[in-house]
Amino acid sequence: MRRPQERGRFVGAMKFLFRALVLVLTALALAGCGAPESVPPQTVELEIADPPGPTQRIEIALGAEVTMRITTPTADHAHLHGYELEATTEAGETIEWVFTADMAGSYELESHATDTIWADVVVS
Ligand SMILES: [Cu+2]
Repeated sequence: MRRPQERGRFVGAMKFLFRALVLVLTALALAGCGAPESVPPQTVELEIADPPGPTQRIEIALGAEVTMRITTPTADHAHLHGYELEATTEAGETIEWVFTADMAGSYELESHATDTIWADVVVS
């Protein structure tokens, strides 16, 4: 038979172990349910020609952290449909968007100055 003092220590130790287990399980659940960390980040560099060439196809992995840089030969207004990213550009200037590709689909990257579709951005 354990003495009351020992039993108190035993119960205290079990409470500590239980709390530690809860912490570990919570950490595992958070790690498992977070953003898919296996998707590597992607950088896209687009240098628009004057006049612009044919529509490009840009493939992006779903879940990737994307850095998209666009350089336009003339002042323009770039718009990535769906993700609703817009920016005004100056001639020869590079704009940069950083976003998470969290919506699958095909999205037009468009010039609002010339209505040219520079690229179809395909997220899958
Ligand atoms: Cu547009």
